[in-house]
Amino acid sequence: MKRIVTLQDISCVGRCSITVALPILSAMGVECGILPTAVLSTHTMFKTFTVKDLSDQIEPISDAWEKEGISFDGIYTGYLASGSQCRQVCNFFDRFGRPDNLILVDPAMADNGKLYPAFDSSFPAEMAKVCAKADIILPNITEASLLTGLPYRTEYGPDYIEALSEKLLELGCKTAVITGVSYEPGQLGVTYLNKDREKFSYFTRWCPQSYHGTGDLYSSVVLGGLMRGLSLGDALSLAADFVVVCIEATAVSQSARWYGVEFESQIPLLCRMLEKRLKKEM
Ligand code: PXL
Repeated sequence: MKRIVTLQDISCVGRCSITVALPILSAMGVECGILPTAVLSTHTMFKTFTVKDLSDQIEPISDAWEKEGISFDGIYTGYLASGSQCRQVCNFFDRFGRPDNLILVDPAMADNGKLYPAFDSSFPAEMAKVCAKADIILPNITEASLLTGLPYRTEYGPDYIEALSEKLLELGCKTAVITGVSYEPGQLGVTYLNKDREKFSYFTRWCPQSYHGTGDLYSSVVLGGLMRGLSLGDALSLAADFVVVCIEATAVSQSARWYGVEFESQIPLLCRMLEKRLKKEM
């Protein structure tokens, strides 16, 4: 069984970061170690929340793992609490990255044209350094524009997405995925461009609802798929199809707004969707 480690926060309530990554990766048959970077009462979209930064734990935990000879097939980062934590994560990649393991970075920091409330304008440059060391990055369009300095657009065509992808590759990552891409009303999808100039895109139906933590669900399913041996294209399409199903399950409840995406009821389906794609790739 593959073992990964995810470095992100524990938001105790609200279905994001580690409380999504752990159950999803476990369900997909991947051992999921965690390095919690902070503990919050909820994610930061609630009006009141507490934060306990755990930056001072990253190094001693890493030292102990190194002494024990612990290694990982994948390293997965999501929401990071500060610029200095980004630098610690780069250091973690240098210690635990190997030619044959996969570094996947979800630069979770912004959406709908805006940085999340906890960050100031100096943060994207620090996150860009984390992206530089990644095999695969998965920004949305807002994050891609903040990482590259290209303007944020709500109306665009493939040329804009390609320009963003090219600039993302210039940061140093091997593959730049962009999520939340839409060229036509009623469609939403994902694209990638890699260093070998290979291109990919996949679209699903667009859902009118948007929930916090959707990106975390998306990235966790992608990594689970990759660790189980899917191609990147199949992992991205699996994650897109699964997120749509979860959003539709969540939309049934009116009070769901801040509690993330209801994925729990859909886990048996995720396992079936994964098995189906694995059979196709055999
Ligand atoms: O879903 C990303 C995320 C993760 N963790 C925390 C957040 C957010 C988004 O706002 O606040 C603490």
